[in-house]
Amino acid sequence: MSALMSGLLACSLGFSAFAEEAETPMPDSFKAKIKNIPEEKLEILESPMPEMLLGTMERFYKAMEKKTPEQVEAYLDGMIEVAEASKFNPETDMASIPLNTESKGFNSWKTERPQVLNPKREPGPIHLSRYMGGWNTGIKTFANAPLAIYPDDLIAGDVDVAIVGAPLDMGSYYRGQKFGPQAMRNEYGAGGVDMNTMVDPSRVLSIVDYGDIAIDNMSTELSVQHVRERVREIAETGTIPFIVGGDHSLEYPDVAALADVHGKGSFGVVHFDSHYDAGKGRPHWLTHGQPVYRAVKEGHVNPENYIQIGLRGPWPGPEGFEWMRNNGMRYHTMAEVEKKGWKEVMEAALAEAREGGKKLYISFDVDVIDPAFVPGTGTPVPGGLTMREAIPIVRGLCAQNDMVGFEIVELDPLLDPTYRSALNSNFVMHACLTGIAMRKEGIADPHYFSELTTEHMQPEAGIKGREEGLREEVDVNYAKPQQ
Ligand SMILES: [Mn+2]
Repeated sequence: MSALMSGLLACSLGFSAFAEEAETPMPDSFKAKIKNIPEEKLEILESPMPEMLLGTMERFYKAMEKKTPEQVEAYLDGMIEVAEASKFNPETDMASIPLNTESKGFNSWKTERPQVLNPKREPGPIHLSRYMGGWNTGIKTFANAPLAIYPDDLIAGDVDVAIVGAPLDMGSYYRGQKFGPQAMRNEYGAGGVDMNTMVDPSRVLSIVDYGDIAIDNMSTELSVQHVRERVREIAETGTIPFIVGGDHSLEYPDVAALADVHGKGSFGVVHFDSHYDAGKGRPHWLTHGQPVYRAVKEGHVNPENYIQIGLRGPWPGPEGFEWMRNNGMRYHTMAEVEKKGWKEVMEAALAEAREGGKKLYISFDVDVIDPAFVPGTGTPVPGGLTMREAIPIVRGLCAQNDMVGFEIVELDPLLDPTYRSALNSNFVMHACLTGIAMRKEGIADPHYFSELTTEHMQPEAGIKGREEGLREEVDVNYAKPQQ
């Protein structure tokens, strides 16, 4: 059986088969039983099917020991039947399901308003609140930032970062990620000063909310083509796009759009996730489990500059790790964190991200965080990063590298009746904004700490304060009404 056939079998049945290093020899008793079975039927023995059904070839041969040659042949026929039924059938399956191209509203979901309908205004970011302060006044925006609608607004505002929602969740089995952007706008955490560094990205950077990208939530493929256009439009102005998903299918159009602007293979990717998302050979070309394979396969990013962090749980199995090794990819699993400790793993990842040019994209799947902190995600896996681990590495990566973009995906607020998943997602995004702001301020050291917040400097500071008259005077009437 061809490798292709084996692959199709494995994938269509959702099973990750892998070649055993030492092949189990076929017992003579089994050879005797199959000597009259036609050659083509025996090909199924080279497929992953026997291992799929019984775990290992050893167990398969053991199960066959008690069977007559006729029973063995019937068993092979059963396996062949399953393999055939899993394949594409031109008589019953459409290779591609046609769309109704007669529909007069075919592209209505992404049709732009004519400019003539818009009020005349100077291009630039627009504040939507009638109030000066507060994060929850007026119309909610990412990081309480002003709004920008067109590339001209980004150019006129000399905008550093445009945060854009991409409410797509058709690429996932557990839907609800389309509510991620509104949940993050509704929750605080994306704005304000970072206490570790005393850098406030909202003051250092020009940040805007670029609205949501139109999504056809009946089609991942149609939607991601449009996402690619919008992300490209942001990057072409020199603004860094921050994409808020939505499911992880978005990584593919996001990375492709940045490759369109910056050049294929011109930037590295650090991918935080509990899953490796490099699935291939499935009936759909793109789901939230496949963006890595497609981005690498189409050459948008070099696998040598791809770093995976936080992998754990059952996927991938050994064949996925072999694939990453063979393609020059780096990975840092939670198993490695168990073995070496977070600090050592984080240092290795920071050093690797600096290699091969400083341009970097971060793809942050919130399921990399332990479900204790982010229960609001469709595929949680226990044993993940704490927020105390996630924030410094994201901030450090964004401070030491020239960021071409950042995405945060897979937040599903429907699965979390509390606000912590959206809040923690905002804090992860804030960590990267802080890093970019640090870099703009000339701080590229990922280990930079503010001395003000990390050393109280007592008793010297208090003594100095007293000498210089900076100390509070005691006033027993402080809170009493004035006469
Ligand atoms: Mn993912």
